[in-house]
Amino acid sequence: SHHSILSFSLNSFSVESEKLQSQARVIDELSTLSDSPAPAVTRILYSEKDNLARRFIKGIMEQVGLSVREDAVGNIYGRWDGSEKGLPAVATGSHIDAIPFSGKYDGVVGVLGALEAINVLRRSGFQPKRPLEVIMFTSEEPTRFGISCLGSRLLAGSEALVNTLKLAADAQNISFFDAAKSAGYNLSPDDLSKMVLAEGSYAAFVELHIEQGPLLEEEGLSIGIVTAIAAPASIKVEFEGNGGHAGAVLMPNRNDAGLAAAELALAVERHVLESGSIDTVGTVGILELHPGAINSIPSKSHIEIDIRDIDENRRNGVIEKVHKTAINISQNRQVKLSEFKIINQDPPALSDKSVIDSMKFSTEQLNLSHKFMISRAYHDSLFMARISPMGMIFIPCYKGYSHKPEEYASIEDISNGVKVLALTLAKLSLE
Ligand code: HGY
Ligand code: MN
Ligand code: MN
Ligand code: MN
Repeated sequence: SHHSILSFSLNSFSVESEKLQSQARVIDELSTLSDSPAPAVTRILYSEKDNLARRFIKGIMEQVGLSVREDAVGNIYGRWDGSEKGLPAVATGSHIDAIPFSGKYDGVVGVLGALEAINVLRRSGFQPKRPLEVIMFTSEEPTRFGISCLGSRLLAGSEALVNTLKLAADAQNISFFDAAKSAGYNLSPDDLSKMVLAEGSYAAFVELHIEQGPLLEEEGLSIGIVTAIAAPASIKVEFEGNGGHAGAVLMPNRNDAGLAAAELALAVERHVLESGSIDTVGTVGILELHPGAINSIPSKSHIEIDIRDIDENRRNGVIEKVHKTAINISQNRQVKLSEFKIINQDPPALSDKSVIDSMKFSTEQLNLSHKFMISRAYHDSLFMARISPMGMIFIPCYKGYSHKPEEYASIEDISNGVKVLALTLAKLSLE
């Protein structure tokens, strides 16, 4: 089948310079749909900017000739029917939601790049056998409701998530269903349960993404072929104390919920470092004190912990230690541990051998340097791997920066990723 792939001219993959400029312009235009001033991007699930960005993506899907549909939570699908339209499609895609004050490439490269890959294939006269489908997942980031990969998790099936969403509310106490309704998605819990896809619904799923790490740039390589995605977990913790007047309550009479949170945050770092592996990481990205007044002893603290590792058991061992320490802190400081809730504790995902081979074939056909590597960031691919053979293509990003406004990927690197994706999709579509 390699010959049939090469039947259409590879040189049509020379994405000409004006095409590259237009790609850069589209990325810039999308980045303006943001709740933070440039160069930062903030685009939260079902917000007004998210809705504008959804419309923007649907418009491009239609421009490149895809037929567009959406599911109950707003995963958006653009489909190019193949000669054998009944066969499971080959899919690609990513997300466009962005955490507060982040960059304009995380996720976006995998959605806009997928649409450009479709363009490249159409321009080259390629005719798909299996349908090709570009998916924009509705919310990969956990920002609004604390749930990462919400859209792809529902496709992979999770009754626990459906039950969580029934009660979920954001920081303004807007329920998940009301937020969805405000974006035009009138759905019921039953609609969520019905989203689960059977294994085999897709022949393959491939995601193009910036590396969000420094290795490709440091080693001067063009393409990363991802072999596995690390196992993420997130935990919400609350402590409660008596609070009180910062001047009048003497130290022996305090049970400071803020210090309990601070001690736990440092314990997360200690327990992660105790794992003995550089692959174990832990972060406390949210630490809130109530009432948050300089002269009021914190009566409540809320912290959120992100712990990951490519070894699931090692990660779970760290979570166990953090839980025990939280209980010890509450006893030693006489504060109440009012919540220790594991939000998600996901296994890692392995890329599929045949998809890896296709990505390697494409990279070599295009004479691009590459390496095999793991993804320390999670992606929608982590969940698509549960229902379909999965693969990911990484491109370098500046100093590995991500989840901050300095995030940057050159248009040349993006176009390399687009070409590898296009050839990979073509090859998988003909299989
Ligand atoms: O946090 C992550 O790994 C992803 O980039 N949201
Ligand atoms: Mn991200
Ligand atoms: Mn991402
Ligand atoms: Mn006072």
